[in-house]
Amino acid sequence: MRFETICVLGLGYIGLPTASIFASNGLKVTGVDVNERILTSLRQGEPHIEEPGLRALVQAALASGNLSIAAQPKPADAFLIAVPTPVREDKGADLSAVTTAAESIVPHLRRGNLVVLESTSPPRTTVDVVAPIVERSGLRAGADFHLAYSPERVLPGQILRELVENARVIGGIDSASSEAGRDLYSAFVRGEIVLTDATTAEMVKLMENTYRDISIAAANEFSRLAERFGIDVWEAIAIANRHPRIKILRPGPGVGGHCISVDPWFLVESAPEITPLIRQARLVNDGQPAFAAGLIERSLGGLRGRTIAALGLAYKPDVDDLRESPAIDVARQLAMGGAQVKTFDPYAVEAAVPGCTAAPSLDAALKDAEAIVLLVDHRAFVDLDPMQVAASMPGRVAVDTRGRWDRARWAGAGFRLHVLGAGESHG
Ligand code: SAJ
Repeated sequence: MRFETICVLGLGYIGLPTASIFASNGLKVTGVDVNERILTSLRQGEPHIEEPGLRALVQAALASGNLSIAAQPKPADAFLIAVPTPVREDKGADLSAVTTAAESIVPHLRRGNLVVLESTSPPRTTVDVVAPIVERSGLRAGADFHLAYSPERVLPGQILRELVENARVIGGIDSASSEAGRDLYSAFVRGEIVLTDATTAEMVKLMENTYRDISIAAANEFSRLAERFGIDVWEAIAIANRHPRIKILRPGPGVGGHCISVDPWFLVESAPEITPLIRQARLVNDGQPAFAAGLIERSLGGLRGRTIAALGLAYKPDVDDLRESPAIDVARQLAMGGAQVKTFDPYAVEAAVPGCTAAPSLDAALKDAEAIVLLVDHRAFVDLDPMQVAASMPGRVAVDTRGRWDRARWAGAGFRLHVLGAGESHG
């Protein structure tokens, strides 16, 4: 099948790069979003998200005339749904953006079109939710139009490279739909394209992120055990990982982002009685900010009235994404415990955490600080020179929740460094 025109619904972390890459590969792309503010800034060539290379790609796609930005879809050969599927307060999947996007396609759908859902969704969403909505057009999925699920699996910070190079899973509701999906994505995908059915493709995506969540939960629980038994979890992991079949991940202050901390709930919600492990891993990781805050409290001998410089708010290094960030949770808990917390994140300088002060610079955060706490391992923070830090703050307590700071160097600069998961005799 040949595709000349596509509509991408949702211009967020996935939709915008995907729309731009299709456009730069010669397709005529209409990028659709419901947020007026996003549309306005995109029309001026300014993406609303920070991702290496994205700005230049979007601007080139707009300048070529192949990418246009719109508030409503219009007729096209293919429709891609890449809208958010957040988790509700009760941990159920909020599919309202998916259903709204699917409804908006209905008036424009024509015989022979392809509809692809990319949003991470609970098993059977393509078949049970999207198909019946799009069929309100009077056309039948499979018989009259193609329908597939194709999950995005790219890592924020490396989206543009991974979109092209990663293996791509395409799950059609029938084999003709899978093949139509392959024809579409082969416009830019250089990785292997693997065809399967829609529900398997949905499960693949959820299994990947759930597996990673469980692995990190194990690492986090090991860090608690290490502190209990007075050993250094980082040393223990490094030794264990010399085993040819072991790859333990890194403990930290918790798991954030809009994917790994959310997706496992879609499986728990779909089948709570057979997912105790998945649920428990989520709870372990959600409890890790409190564990990190406890370490900081012990390092300072209490929180009330203490002045803390908290470094980093993003959910992981070198991104500006604050969604579900454990660093924010830790800072909030420190403030609730009575500490005066000054946060600083070079990627989100103005981000405000309840009860904390957003410092405009590292120096402003360090001034008056009794303790410096590494919450996010942004490169610039990992590379800090402890001598310079010592010259900028009065206190000599340092807490590393990411296992990144060189202990000898920090000790050499006069700090008492406490590392998450390093038992007292190693702290
Ligand atoms: N983290 C740890 N220890 C580790 C690794 C990560 O505590 O050893 C924490 C990070 O600090 C962060 C969270 O986990 O808070 C998630 O970060 P991440 O880098 O593991 O993953 P994401 O959420 O940025 O992207 C994931 C990726 N999925 C997998 O690696 C299986 C990505 O490929 C997906 O496309 C993305 O989710 C998504 O959109 O679903």
